[in-house]
Amino acid sequence: MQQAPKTITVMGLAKTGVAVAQFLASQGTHVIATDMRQSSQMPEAMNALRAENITLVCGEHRLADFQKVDGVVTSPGVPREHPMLMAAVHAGVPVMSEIELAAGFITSPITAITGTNGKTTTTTITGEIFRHNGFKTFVGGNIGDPLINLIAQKRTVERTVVEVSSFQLEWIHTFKPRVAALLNLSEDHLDRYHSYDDYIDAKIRLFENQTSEDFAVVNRDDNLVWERTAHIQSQRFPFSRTKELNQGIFLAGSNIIYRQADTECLFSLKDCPLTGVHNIENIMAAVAATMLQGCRVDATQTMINQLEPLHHRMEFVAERAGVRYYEDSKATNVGSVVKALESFDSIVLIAGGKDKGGSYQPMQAMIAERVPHLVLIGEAADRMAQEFTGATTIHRATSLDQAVQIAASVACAGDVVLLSPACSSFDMFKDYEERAQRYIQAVKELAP
Ligand code: UMA
Ligand code: ADP
Repeated sequence: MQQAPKTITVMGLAKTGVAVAQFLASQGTHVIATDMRQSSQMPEAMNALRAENITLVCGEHRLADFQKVDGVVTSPGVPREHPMLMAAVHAGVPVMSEIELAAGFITSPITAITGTNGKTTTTTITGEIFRHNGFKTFVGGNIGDPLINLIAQKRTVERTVVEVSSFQLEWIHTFKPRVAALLNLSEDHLDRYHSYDDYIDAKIRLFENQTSEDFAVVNRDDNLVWERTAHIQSQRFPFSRTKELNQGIFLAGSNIIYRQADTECLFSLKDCPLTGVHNIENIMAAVAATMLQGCRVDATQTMINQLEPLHHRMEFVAERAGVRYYEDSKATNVGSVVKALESFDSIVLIAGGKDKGGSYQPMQAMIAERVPHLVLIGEAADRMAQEFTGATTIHRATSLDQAVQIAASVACAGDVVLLSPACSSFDMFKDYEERAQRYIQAVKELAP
């Protein structure tokens, strides 16, 4: 007797949902693909999902599609407590994230990288090091290429590197990386989580299926990371900018030293093109993850010397009247701004945007010490002005162009003007890239 095909509901039809629905349909599964948006709002998805075994439900989610199916695959952008997902759980229908689905098919060792900041940079560096060591490597996940594409495109690889967000970890059950890295923890996404603790709990799930054969690359200098990983099953492999370690990877002058069992290797950062203290941490995490999985010192060192900065992350834009302008539009939370401020001595900071609900206090000390002028934009400006009153001279601007002009008028030769907003961009721009382009343009228009 022939078995009836399974029916799976795919919730959310943006990048993740489209890739999942296409993959499942190609496997002979009956897919119910559903999104709250109207079909007219997502013509590309509609085109991509035209198939006999895909039923499209747009502009609504129907309860039965969550209660009377064999499973639900949800998208990262759908809140965890969505009533439809809760209904599925109560009906005993398994709900999973896309990385959970994909990982079930992946045979190469998975390196999974999370943290509040540095995920994309570290994921990219890790992928580059593997490739430079001759390993066929897939790099995907939250970085922009859904993990399921590795399977859907039938790619044969020897290493898989996946950037993982807290959202993607909400619905894992068996996801088990060979090496899992937690770079740092600071407040973020409080518009989605009940509390900071709730957000951290989601992040820590990265380690929950690891065993003693697996590794956890963790930031020894981040007390919260260290405390919250104290009881995980896998072997902790710490990285540190401040402490010598018997087992782990640490900074020693301009070198990093890797120690594992009886092996000790040294890598130089002298010729590394990346700047900023945070990038030392990212490189250490990437080198640890790759050295633990068969990479060689010589090829890894060559790659360190060839790393290229990613766009919109502390990027140098131009020098005008002895003032250097940097663009860090991807700094959408407090933790990333603190690291940016640690990287320069005297800074005119442009910050603000859409408020994500966290506290700005972790920036306070660095602002008082290194930021003589703070120029505020966007919806968060009022709250930031309140929090930083007394710490520095505060200016208000109604546009990013005006903010750049104010910054130019108060900056002295030798200063850095830095756009590092601590907020998302959606109150004034389409996304952080558009915000970056506006800033770059405004800087280029300043008199030389
Ligand atoms: N939707 C519903 N019902 C709802 C809520 C949403 O149908 O109740 C629909 C929306 O209309 C939308 C879809 O669900 O069509 C949600 O899609 P999505 O937001 O998950 O978008 P994707 O394009 O699939 O992108 C996701 C990640 N997005 C988020 O986490 C918000 C991308 O990370 C990721 O690159 C991609 O999967 C591939 O893995 C982006 C991101 O901002 C870059 N991530 C956050 C971050 O880095 O801070 C975590
Ligand atoms: P993510 O993918 O976690 O958002 P990115 O690599 O895209 O991280 O960098 C986002 C922002 O965080 C940028 O402003 C960047 O300069 C900063 N950043 C990068 N690495 C770190 C780190 N290890 N710690 C703190 N901030 C960082």
